Amino acid sequence: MLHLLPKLPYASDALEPYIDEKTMEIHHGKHHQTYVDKLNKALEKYPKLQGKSVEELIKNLDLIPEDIRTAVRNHGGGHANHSFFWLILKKGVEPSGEILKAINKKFNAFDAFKEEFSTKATNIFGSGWCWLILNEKGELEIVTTGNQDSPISQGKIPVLGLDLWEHGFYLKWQSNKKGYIDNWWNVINWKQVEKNYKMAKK
Ligand code: MN3
Repeated sequence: MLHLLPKLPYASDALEPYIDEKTMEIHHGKHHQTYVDKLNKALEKYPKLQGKSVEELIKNLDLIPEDIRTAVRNHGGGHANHSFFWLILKKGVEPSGEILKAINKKFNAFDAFKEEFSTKATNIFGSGWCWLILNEKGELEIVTTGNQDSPISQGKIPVLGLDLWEHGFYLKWQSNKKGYIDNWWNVINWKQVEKNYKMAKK
């Protein structure tokens, strides 16, 4: 079974002006496609692994043969992270319901959560991701990962995530990483985030 690039669930200009059309086209059509292709390439030698979902592959990287472990970590992680990311993007959805309640409870107020997340995202040095995850104790937590490492590989379940690789914002925002982060709050699909949270709680 080959891993496939998922279609975007919206047009590439759907997130304008916060995330521009050209960035979405290249980010999805080139960068994500490359992770998928390189993951498939790495698995060629191991037919037994080809039936596994990408989440199963990266969940326990120690079980992956050593000669392809780094490739699965990087490209499997890249495939999983981006597939997750496209789904949590949408314009015009306000945070509500159980996820809003849980965030308010954990961080005292939504704005405090937003500030902590934005600060941690801004402070990532080099390429990586900022996440809201459900940890092993079943609590919400903000964490960062380097490169394409997925929280799934660390036994955590992602609820919300932000790609801080320059390929995700440089065309529009150049070195203004803060501008990208601040604007990203306008395109979060909180319905999907709530769905992720409910799934994670199960
Ligand atoms: Mn990316």
